[in-house]
Amino acid sequence: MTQARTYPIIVTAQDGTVKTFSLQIVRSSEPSKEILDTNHDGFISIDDVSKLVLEQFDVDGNGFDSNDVMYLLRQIEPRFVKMK
Ligand SMILES: [Ca+2]
Ligand SMILES: [Ca+2]
Repeated sequence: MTQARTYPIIVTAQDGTVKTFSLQIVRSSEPSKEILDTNHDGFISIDDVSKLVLEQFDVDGNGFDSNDVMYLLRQIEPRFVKMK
């Protein structure tokens, strides 16, 4: 899923002609693992997620909120647990 936002850009030429352009920014709502793995150790751990939450990482481009935190927490990769 992607989200697109359109921003108008109004340019006035030297002769006074005004033209309006629109700039569309499309952002993926699914950040790559490379972005989420902040210390590049190959795993998304609670340390990576803590850092992203402290930086108020906005996953889906609508501002940082609890949905971003929930998304980030769900990305924590399961750890191998050795049972004896
Ligand atoms: Ca990591
Ligand atoms: Ca958000």
